[in-house]
Amino acid sequence: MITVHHLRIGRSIFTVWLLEELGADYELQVYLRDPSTFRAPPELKSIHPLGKSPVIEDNGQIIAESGAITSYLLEKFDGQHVMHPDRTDLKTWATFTQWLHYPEGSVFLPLLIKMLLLRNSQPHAALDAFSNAEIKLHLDYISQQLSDKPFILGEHFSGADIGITYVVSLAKRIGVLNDYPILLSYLEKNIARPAFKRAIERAVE
Ligand SMILES: N[C@@H](CCC(=O)N[C@@H](CS)C(=O)NCC(=O)O)C(=O)O
Repeated sequence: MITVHHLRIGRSIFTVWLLEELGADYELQVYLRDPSTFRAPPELKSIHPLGKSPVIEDNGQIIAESGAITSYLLEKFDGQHVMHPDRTDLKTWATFTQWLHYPEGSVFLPLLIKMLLLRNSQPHAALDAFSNAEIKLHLDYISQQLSDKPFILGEHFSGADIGITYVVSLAKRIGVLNDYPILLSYLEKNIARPAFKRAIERAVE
């Protein structure tokens, strides 16, 4: 059975969502952030040296990093390739892998910078200019990709939509999604999925 080390509030809810989509058995170990620093509690460091979430445990193996966890869970539970392409179709698999790693690899950092600037009363012109330009670049790109298809790989929901939904939801949370109707409806559609609702109920997000 998979154990998910779930930090509230944060991106591990997206791992829980994936497990619900896959219909996998799992248990949750819930951690709360320090209310003053908003950081993870020290107990998470006894699970993985980085002390971050998500981390999953399966048969004694510890796996960190959302993208790697998504790959692992798809390999383990999506043998029919409903939510991820088969590697034998290398071209489609490469596109999938790009979308799988893009949210954490490129989109998250400018969103984080913007979020920290919004929390801080001191302005920082250079960081503000950098994060605004990068956020626009990425949101334009994702929006353009979704302009002619309902999901990031095409007609069907896939494992790559999990991470993309995460960064789009973060963009909404920090108030930079208003000019992106395509992304707003993509987000609405995905969080209305029964598996997402079950994840929220179970993780009490
Ligand atoms: N790149 C990692 C990032 C993990 C991460 O930073 N998680 C945040 C929660 S959303 C965290 O644990 N923050 C608490 C802390 O750093 O103290 C991933 O994709 O899983």
